[in-house]
Parts: sequence; structure tokens; C-alpha cells
Amino acid sequence: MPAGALQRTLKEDTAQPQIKTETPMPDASHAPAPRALDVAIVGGGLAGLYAVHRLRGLGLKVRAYEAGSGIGGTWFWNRYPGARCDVESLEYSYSFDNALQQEWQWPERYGTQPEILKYINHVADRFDLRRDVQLDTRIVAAHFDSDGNAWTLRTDSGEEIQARYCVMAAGNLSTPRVPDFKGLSAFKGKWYHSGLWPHEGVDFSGLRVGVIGTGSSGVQMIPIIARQASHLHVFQRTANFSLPARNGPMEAERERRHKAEYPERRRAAADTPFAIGGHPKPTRSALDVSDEERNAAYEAKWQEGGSISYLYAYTDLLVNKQSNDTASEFVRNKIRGIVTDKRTGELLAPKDHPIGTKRLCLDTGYYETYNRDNVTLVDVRSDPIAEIAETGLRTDGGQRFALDAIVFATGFDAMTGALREIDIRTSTGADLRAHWAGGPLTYLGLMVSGFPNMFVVTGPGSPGVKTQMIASIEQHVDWIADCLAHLRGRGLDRIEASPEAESEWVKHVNAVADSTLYPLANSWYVGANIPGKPRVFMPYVGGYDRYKRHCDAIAAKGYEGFVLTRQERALEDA
Ligand code: N01
Repeated sequence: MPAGALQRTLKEDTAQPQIKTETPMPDASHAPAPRALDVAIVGGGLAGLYAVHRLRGLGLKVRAYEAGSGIGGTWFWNRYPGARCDVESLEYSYSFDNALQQEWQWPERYGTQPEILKYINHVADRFDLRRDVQLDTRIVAAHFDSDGNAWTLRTDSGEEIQARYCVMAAGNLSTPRVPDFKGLSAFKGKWYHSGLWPHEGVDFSGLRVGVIGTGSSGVQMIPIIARQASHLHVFQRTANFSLPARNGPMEAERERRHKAEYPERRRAAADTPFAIGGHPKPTRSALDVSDEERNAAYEAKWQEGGSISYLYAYTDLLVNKQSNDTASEFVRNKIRGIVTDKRTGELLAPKDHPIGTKRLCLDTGYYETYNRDNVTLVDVRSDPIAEIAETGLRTDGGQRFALDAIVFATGFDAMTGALREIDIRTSTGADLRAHWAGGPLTYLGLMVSGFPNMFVVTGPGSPGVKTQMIASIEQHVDWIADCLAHLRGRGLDRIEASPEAESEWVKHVNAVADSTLYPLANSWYVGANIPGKPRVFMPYVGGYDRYKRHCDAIAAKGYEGFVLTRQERALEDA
């Protein structure tokens, strides 16, 4: 548990977030008899909800446990100003029910956080999911008893749940993190984290505000906070590439055309690396065309908006540094052209990583914001934040900034944080925190060797975070559902990843990453934002299309690399 992780236990938050120091272990001695399930699902976001729907459809007794006071996961918690998805909503939505996707109307090209949360609640009602979701319930421990062949999960109130299978749908960016700055508790103003935003919103009117962090969250909120604050200081450690979103109202004709071809479009999207359709696959290297042609192509993509479109300009932008340099420099020049103060423009132009190797941001008026008189960019790479004091913030070099409010857009303990917060272990001595001490180990991002009957949705080692997330969620949950149906059909009741298959998969994930430019960036993909976290490339970047075919082939070969057994008979025979 890294210092500075935040405990998401606030309900209708009005209080300041609490820095969490340890996982409480409740006393279960007076708890009622454990609830018995076929499948316990951890998380009530997009993944947990679809798992409830899909697994319940198999006739299984399931229940999802959600720490929040509402469903929606990421979209429940991240309510900061300007929060919206950076994948177009006609793509970023469930595909499992054609009537649902035909009927739901997205008002804008990119869904806002309130709109996406409304959609998730609509889905929960439409498919009657709420009766199998328990809110305000954090799972703090999950222990597997090998002899009993069952998981026992413990909640933060001491309730125990027994389940044959456990599906971890706890999210990849769900453990918000505030850097371990000295003096935060002494700060007299209010402070906020993007991932733990008060439900009633925050009015920054007339306040001196500091935003720390310039990733996707910072880039989205900064233009809006700048319009409210009397002065906004943005504390930037690393400049990030951001492209214009070109958001706008949903055009009726565009929606009509998309919906007329929805199933074909979903199938076409599944045949792409990012699971996002509508972009012609590139056919040439950036180095195969003249400078003029290349710049014209980048300009067209810049005008079109969206990150996938830009990265799809040429075949090799994420694998060839020289090619990438052309795309990176084009955007740097755009930034220099937008920002009127030369020094600020140069600070905002990223030079430490190839474009696309950190999550590419999408914005509305981000760079233009720095032309406002009430906005100042502070370079905390050359002069890091030393401490937070009662009235503001001080840097190592002695600069002082008087602030009424501080916003931490400092990200998450990504991909492993949520599972490492839960005490996951087995009666045969396996302990997930120990197993992952050197970085996450999984087979296909779906299972962890030594932890039978525990599935992970879009976990490390899977392409999830590098794709249209809902497509990856559906692919994983469908795979898990088919697997459980397979086990049941054969009278089997235990599945686990073999250590050899896990080890081969981890090697493959690393080899694929090393054949790209991704490892050149200090991103949360390698845990670089968490001091002391082992530097391991966590997502699978071989592409959703390739990965899905591989998962399907593994299943078709009788779940190659997994060990499938029947425990009940073994016990009877004993
Ligand atoms: O977090 P981040 P995020 N001193 O980790 C800085 C998804 N998402 O919440 O790069 C000073 O990207 C840190 O600096 P550095 C999306 O997948 C999606 O913005 O470590 N600064 C960085 O600038 C995204 O990638 C959407 O040097 C410090 C920032 O804080 C992911 O969530 C919207 C610091 C953290 O950036 C996470 O995005 C929002 C320190 N001590 C999020 N520590 C959409 O769909 C950290 N930083 C649009």
C-alpha cells in the first residue's frame, strides 16, 4: 500500500478525503453465517455490472460488492470539472444488447461524466442488476480454502461471503493517489483529488487555485477551473501531449448512420488493435512519404480531432522512433503556435517521451488556457514541490505560492493498486502481494497462478487499458462466462493458470512491449508515478484483435495453459 493512497469510503462527500494508512481488518467473530454464492464479483462499475448480467444469465448465483454508495466505478468517483470520456460514446458503450445501443441517445460526441453515469444507471435498471449489487461494501480480504475449494471474502463491516469463484472487477485506475508531500495536513484551504470528487461539485470562483498534475484529468479540468479561479497555478512535472477533442453535439445523421450499421461496426472495431472502429487502417510508414504529404496528413488528423485518428496516420508511429519524431514534432509546433508566451509554450511541448507512449490526452482549449492572464504554469521538474504549508505551497528553490485550494490530478496506483489493497491469499500459502512483489504476474491478464477460481477483468497482462475499455470488459467477461459454462458442462469445478503458462505469457507481454516505443516513457503503464513501484510494463500492447483471437484459441484448445479439475469428487474419494 503506497503512502498517499486515498481511501474511497466517503459517501456523499463533503469532508476532506482521508489519506489511508492501512487496511482495516474487521472483527468477524459476531458476523452472521456467510452468504454462499457461485460467483462473488468485486466491483460495481462497468465490468462488475456486466459480469452480474452475463453470469446470472448462466443461472449462477452471483453478487457484486461495490465500495461506493452508487454503481458506476470510475464514472461514479471521477466527477471533477470537465470529466468526460476520450473515446466517442457511440463506441464507448456496451454492445451486448442491440436494442440498448439502438435506443440510447448520446447528446454529444464524447460523453460527459454525468451522461455516462446516467447511462450506466439506465443499464442497471433495464437489466434489473441492482438486486445483485451490494453498495457501500468494500472487500478487504479474499481467502481461498483449497480443501473446501471455495473463496471466503470479507467486507469492511465484517460480513463474510463464500463463493466457488471470484471475479475481480475492481478497476485499473481506482486507487487514487496523492504524493507524499510534507505538510498537507497543515494546509488551511480545501484540497481535492480528481478521483474522489465531492458529489455536490466545487465552486472555485474567486479562489487562488493550484492544480498539481497534467495527465488526462488535469488537462480536462484546467480550462474549466481557469474560468472560475481568481488565479490558477498549474504545477507541471512532465508535459503531456494533448490533441483537440473537437467535441460537439451528436449530429443526427452521424448517429443514424452509425446505428444502422451498429453490429457490423462493433465487429469491425473488434478487428482493430484498440477495439475502436471507424478509422481506416494505415498502410504506409511515416518515412515513406514526403514532408509535405506527412504534414498535410497530420494537419487533417489534428482538425478531425481524437487520439486514435492521429496515431493511425501511419503504420509505425508507435514502433519507429524516427517516424514518431515527425508526429511528435508536429504537435510540439502546434503547441508553440497556440501559446503566446514563448517560455510557457516550450515548457508545455513534451520532449521526454514519444507521442502516444503515455496516454495521449484529448482536450478542449487546454493550450489556449495558458494565454489567460490568470493562469501561470510552474515547472516543478526543475524546481520540485518541497512542501505544502498552511497557506499554500513552497518549492525546493524557495518559490512560494499562496493558495486557497489545491487539486491533485496526480493519478492512481494503476493496474495493481486495487487488488493489492485486498488481502488475497490461499490456504496453500500463496499471497498475491508477495506473488506480485516484483510486478504483476498473470496468464492472459485473466488468472494468476496459485490462485484457483479467481478471475481478473482487464487486469495487468491484458490489453484492457490500451483499448476501448468496454469492449475489453465484454470480451473478458464473455470469456469467463464461457469458461464457467465449460467447467459446469464437464462436471469440473476448479481452474487455475499453470505457473509455466503464466511465466511464458509475462515474457511475451514484455517482448511485445519491448518491440514498441512504449517502454521509453515514464508512464503509469510502468508504474513510474508511484515511488518504489517495480518498473514493469503492465498492459499487453499486442492489440485487442490479436489478443482476442489468442484467448479464443486457448479456449478452443480446452483452455490450454490452465489446469481444470474436479475437486468435489476428489474429496468424496478421499
Ligand atoms: O493521472 P496521470 P490522470 N509532483 O497519472 C503528476 C485515465 N483517464 O488522473 O508525469 C508533481 O496520467 C504526474 O507527473 P509525471 C487515462 O487512462 C481518462 O490524469 O509523473 N506532479 C502527471 O502529470 C489516464 O491516463 C480520462 O511526471 C506529480 C499527473 O500528476 C489515467 O486515467 C480522463 C507528482 C498524473 O497523471 C490517469 O490520468 C482522466 C508529484 N509528486 C483519466 N506525482 C478520459 O477518458 C504525480 N504528478 C478522458
